Amino acid sequence: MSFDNPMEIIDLRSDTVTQPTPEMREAMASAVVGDDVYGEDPTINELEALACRMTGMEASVFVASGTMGNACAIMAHTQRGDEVICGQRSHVFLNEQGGAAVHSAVQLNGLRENAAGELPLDDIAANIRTEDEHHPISSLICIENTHNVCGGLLLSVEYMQGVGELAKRHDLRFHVDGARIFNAAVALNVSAEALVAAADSLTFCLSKGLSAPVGSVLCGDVEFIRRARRARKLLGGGMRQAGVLAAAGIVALNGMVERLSDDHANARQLVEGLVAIDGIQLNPPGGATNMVYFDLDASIQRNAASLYDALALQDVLLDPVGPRRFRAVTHHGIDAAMVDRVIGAVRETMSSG
Ligand code: TLP
Repeated sequence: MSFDNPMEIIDLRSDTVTQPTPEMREAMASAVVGDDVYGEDPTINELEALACRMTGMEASVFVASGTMGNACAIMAHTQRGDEVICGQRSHVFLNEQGGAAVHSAVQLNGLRENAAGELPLDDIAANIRTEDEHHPISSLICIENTHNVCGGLLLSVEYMQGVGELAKRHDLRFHVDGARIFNAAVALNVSAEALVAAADSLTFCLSKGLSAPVGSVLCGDVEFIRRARRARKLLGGGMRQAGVLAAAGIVALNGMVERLSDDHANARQLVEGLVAIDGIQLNPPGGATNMVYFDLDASIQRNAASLYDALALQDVLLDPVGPRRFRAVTHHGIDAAMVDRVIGAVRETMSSG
């Protein structure tokens, strides 16, 4: 057994399964720590300063997870009863247990994403409430980049700029769920800073493709982060000597960003292999970043559960996201040879009925 791949399995369920690197483990073991609720953990302070430099934001706060980052952002940006515009397939809308309603008492207005994973600017504009005593107050737009459920799709600098301008015109705030913002930046060959320049806040995850074991960073201006820190404390997220975790995050930001392009190349290789297998429909066509989504077409007897089981017996794990739909996510624990093994296993299993 190795630390890198304890089970020796090819696990494409998510990039959240990544193991910390040896360098991260060393940094964690030797991290200088303090009580972060007092602002006295030097390693967390260093991580937060680094996050600001890499995103161009004024201030930041280390949080336990992407979900907590989004929750703190929504709490800090909104008032009880406000309305938040987001995507119907966004993490905030689908995968946070309605946390925005629970923690912030706001209502989500989930708009349909287009094929590019964007909320068309006209739709956003049409959904901003006008002054009317009957209506909630629109106060926040949340955009996910990369967009996970839409296929790991990239939203361009121009689009992000457009959302920012629209938000400003209507006096709304603009939050980016950038759990995988560095995947987007690397794939677009732009800085994360350029991608979020028009946003008021950003959450990004250290624990996905960047391979740190725990944590996300929420970034914004000084006053916003002051409110977000209060929200974090309310949620029970004041983590004390969490510099042991932030230490891995620093290694992640310094050393794991550029290599995300390897994950994207492996995803493209997976797409090329899968596209040639009868009965598999890539949807969307795939390969934008580190995610591949595919459906089993109607001619195929197998469903996702039976294909999942058959592949698991061969130590290949995919993420069944619907009765006939899968997600496969490439990450630091996956190399090109593993991708070839996955393609071979899927091809054989599909052809054996
Ligand atoms: N996504 C997870 C699952 O929750 C679906 C995954 O395996 O992809 N924003 C986005 C866009 C995400 O994809 C995720 C996690 C989060 C936020 C939440 O991050 P965590 O898991 O750290 O709370």
